[in-house]
Amino acid sequence: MSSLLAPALADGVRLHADGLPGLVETNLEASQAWLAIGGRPALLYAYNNRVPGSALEARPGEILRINFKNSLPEDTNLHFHGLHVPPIGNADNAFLMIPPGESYTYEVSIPVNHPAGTFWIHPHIHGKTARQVSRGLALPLLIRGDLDQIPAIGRAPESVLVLQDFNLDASGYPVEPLGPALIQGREGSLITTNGLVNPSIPITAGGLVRLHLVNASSSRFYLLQMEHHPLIQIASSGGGLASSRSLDQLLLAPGERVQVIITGSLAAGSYRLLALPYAQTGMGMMGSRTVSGAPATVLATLIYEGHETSPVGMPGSLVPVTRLPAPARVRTFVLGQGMGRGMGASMTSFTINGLTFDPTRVDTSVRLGDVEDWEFINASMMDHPMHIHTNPFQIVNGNGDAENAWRDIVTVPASGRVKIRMQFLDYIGKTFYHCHILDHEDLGMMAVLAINS
Ligand SMILES: [Cu+2]
Repeated sequence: MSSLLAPALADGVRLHADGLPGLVETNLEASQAWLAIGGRPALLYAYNNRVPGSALEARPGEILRINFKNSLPEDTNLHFHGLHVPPIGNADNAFLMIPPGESYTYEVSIPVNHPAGTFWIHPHIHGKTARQVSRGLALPLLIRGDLDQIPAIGRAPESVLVLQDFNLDASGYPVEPLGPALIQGREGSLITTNGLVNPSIPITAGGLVRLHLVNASSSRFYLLQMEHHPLIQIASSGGGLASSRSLDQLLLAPGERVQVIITGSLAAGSYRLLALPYAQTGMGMMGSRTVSGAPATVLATLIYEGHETSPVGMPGSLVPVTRLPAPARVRTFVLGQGMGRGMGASMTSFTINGLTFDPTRVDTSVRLGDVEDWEFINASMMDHPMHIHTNPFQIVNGNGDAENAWRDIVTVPASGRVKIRMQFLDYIGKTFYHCHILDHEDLGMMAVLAINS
């Protein structure tokens, strides 16, 4: 069993003079390669020959420059998932397509007030995103800041756990799903954590471990549970929470990230981090997502090693989370499923307000600075984890208040509805909102948002 320690950082170069913004610069190559995954050889897509890619780190106020080379046999690009950065030019611009063999320099300025959190980089090429991500393209990106400055959290040993699933044939070639599997969203039978099956996470009795969990699977939900230990959530996909919350189970949708603290409250032993059986759609089960009788998947194992002489407590309050004011406008978005036109008569499509994705169309225009509520109404029989680029959002509760946490993904349950609130700050330009079951995105469930001055 391999042990996970601190995140392995990519071979980045950090130039930082006092009083000047830092520059984090790294070379990144996407290529197809035979690599070991879950202990067996497989033909994967990789960043710098690693699956998942090695974590990058940057701080608010810094510039992240990535000298990117596409050595894949097809177009690709980079999306800086969850970052509040420009969606245009050579920043988080998912309209870009980098052809095979070409290089491109991405440069993303992290604003000085950007929240600390766990983000990630992945391809965002409409029609190819599910295939490229499911073959391994994922790279964690940690923004360091307020949350890391809380002593108990900043000093805790940490691991970034990237959860990926792979569908491979006996020879290690990726298997492309057909019809029904595309509708459900592809799920692979080989489930890995940082490319390994069941790695170990060391913990000291009386100490803490901080885990950054990244769901880099193209469609799979993970219902997480740590045996005999609560998951103490300190961050959601948009950054730190106002106060920690102790959970028995935590659902991580495709694309979503959380940070949790595990306290070494026991003396010795090993305890499994599990993905409990979970039915993605709940079809025919009246909304129930739990599956009785199915086995849980072991994602990693927490192993006690040694004893902390001065036990560490968890702080109650964490980072300030500003609640957004009442919205200037409320919009509704109906999530649907139908037979696609122009995609082959037998092909299912996924729609937002009745339309499949068209990069030349603007679906929603908003004004910079405005606060809006968006209600997603799910008219389909499948759950859809909806992701909005560029600006984070808060969930609006039943009483009309906004949740005290930032996110960039919210799961809209089959036949259900969810309202979110966001403010369009700092950046104008065209950006995207879409389902993060990436096969749904590729089958049309994506739209263009124009943020105007
Ligand atoms: Cu979906």
